[in-house]
Amino acid sequence: MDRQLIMERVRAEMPERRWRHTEGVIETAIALAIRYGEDPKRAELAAIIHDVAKFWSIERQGNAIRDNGLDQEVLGYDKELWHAVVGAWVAERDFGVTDGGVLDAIRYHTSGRRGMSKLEKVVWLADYIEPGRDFPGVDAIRALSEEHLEKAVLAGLDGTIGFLIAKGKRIYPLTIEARNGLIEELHA
Ligand code: DGI
Ligand code: FE
Ligand code: FE
Repeated sequence: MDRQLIMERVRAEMPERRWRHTEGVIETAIALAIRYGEDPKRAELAAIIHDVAKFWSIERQGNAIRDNGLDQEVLGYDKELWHAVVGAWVAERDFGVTDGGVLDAIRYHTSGRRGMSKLEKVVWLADYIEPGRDFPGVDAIRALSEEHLEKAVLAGLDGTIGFLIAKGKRIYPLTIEARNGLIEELHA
């Protein structure tokens, strides 16, 4: 499906505020892709679609995961994680995305995972630091994002994990794995 039509379809799935977040992620993902030598078109496509399922009801997200053989493990963790898995499935099934790397960047845009590709890192970080984000520490990570991709993603994961701990929530194992993997990468 053509990019413009995908954008219209995604936009129709969410309130205006969330679409503005998506526009911020698109812009940031393109800039990060150019800075770190990833294909900006692939980053843009993943960014456009990444939150497509965010405003589906939780029931609809859960059914999509159960009925289509998607990652069942995610069902045991925070519901905030589900829309990423569903988003990758929508991208392939409804939008005809065949680039497995783009699908993975959507699928892991919330959790992260060990051994993230450059595209996955770019999209993960763009989602975290897009201009509409406003939380303590985001400016420091924006600055870091101009210096070092892996260090910035690691700092973002530290922030997310700290936030989940402060809220008394469980942490999805892939998020812990993502952090461990980045630390290993940085010390390799
Ligand atoms: O969809 P967005 O709001 O743009 O951002 P996102 O897809 O990164 O979702 C972030 C939320 O997910 C954030 O509030 C933290 C929450 N979350 C819950 N459990 C986990 C988690 N995030 C990660 N990385 N790992 C978890 O286990
Ligand atoms: Fe998301
Ligand atoms: Fe997002």
